[in-house]
Amino acid sequence: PQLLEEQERLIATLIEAHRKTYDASYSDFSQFRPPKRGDGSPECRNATNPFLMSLLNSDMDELPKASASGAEAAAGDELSMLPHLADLVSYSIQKVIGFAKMIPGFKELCTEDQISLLKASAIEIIILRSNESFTMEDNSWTCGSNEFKYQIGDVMQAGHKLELLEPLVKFQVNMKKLDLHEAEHVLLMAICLFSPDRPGVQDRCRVEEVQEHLTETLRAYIACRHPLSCKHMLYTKMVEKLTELRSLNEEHSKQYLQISQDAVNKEDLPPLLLEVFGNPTA
Ligand code: DZT
Repeated sequence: PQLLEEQERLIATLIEAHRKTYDASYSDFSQFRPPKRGDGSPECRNATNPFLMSLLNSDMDELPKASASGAEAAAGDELSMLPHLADLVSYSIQKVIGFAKMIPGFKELCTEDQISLLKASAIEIIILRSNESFTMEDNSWTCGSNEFKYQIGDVMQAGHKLELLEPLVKFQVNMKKLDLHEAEHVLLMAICLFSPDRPGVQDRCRVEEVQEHLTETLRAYIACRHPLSCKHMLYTKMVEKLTELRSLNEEHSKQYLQISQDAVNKEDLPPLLLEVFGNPTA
């Protein structure tokens, strides 16, 4: 197969949409609530025994008031990265929405279906787009300075667990190894968004039509643009990534529910995040 003029235009539109919504200088990150990383202090390492810690480290022989140090400090410490991560993800959702609106066919869907697609795929598209900042050098998402270099431990300090983080990092490494062209990267995000089997989608046929058009364009692109030596099975491997994203999505949902219930400071979670991933107190 060869690329039709119309498919060329679609790819150009998607690349432009992505460039307009992904700032590779990460200059907005300083506007998020700042990252708070455990400093490795004894209080921090012993965050599970705050009362014992404070009694052993002082001349007091009484338990401190609960609010002064104790449980709250420990719980606060465990979720110390949550405000920064929540702001990063809320910001990224806004960018994903901007990207979606520029994909031919999205605006033509009814608002309900637009919402269903975005709610279901937001975390998957964030996982995909974050591959751009991921580096195999040290398995981190490097978004500029050290302050915005994120490792597994940082996401754990936001309340997430290895059941998500281990497969998430593996996914990032395997994505990196596919060494996708920008055209393939943006097509994969668009294909992920236009999944007709998401909960609540009414007009499945319209969504499926757009998705098939996108996958046909991806197949044609790989067939005629990707070097012969590396295109072997590339389309199949990309489709497999969509399956892995579903299972990461499912594990994220579980852990998010736990975090949103544990969060003492409800302000930690911005309103957009609560709308997209759910608000357990609503
Ligand atoms: C503070 C550590 C940040 C690490 C970010 C890595 C990353 O459940 C919640 C809503 C509270 C949080 C969901 C996030 C779970 C873990 C996760 C992290 C899932 C998917 C991606 C990531 C993404 C890194 C970036 C992006 C969000 C991109 O949009 C921009 C840039 O590439 C950084």
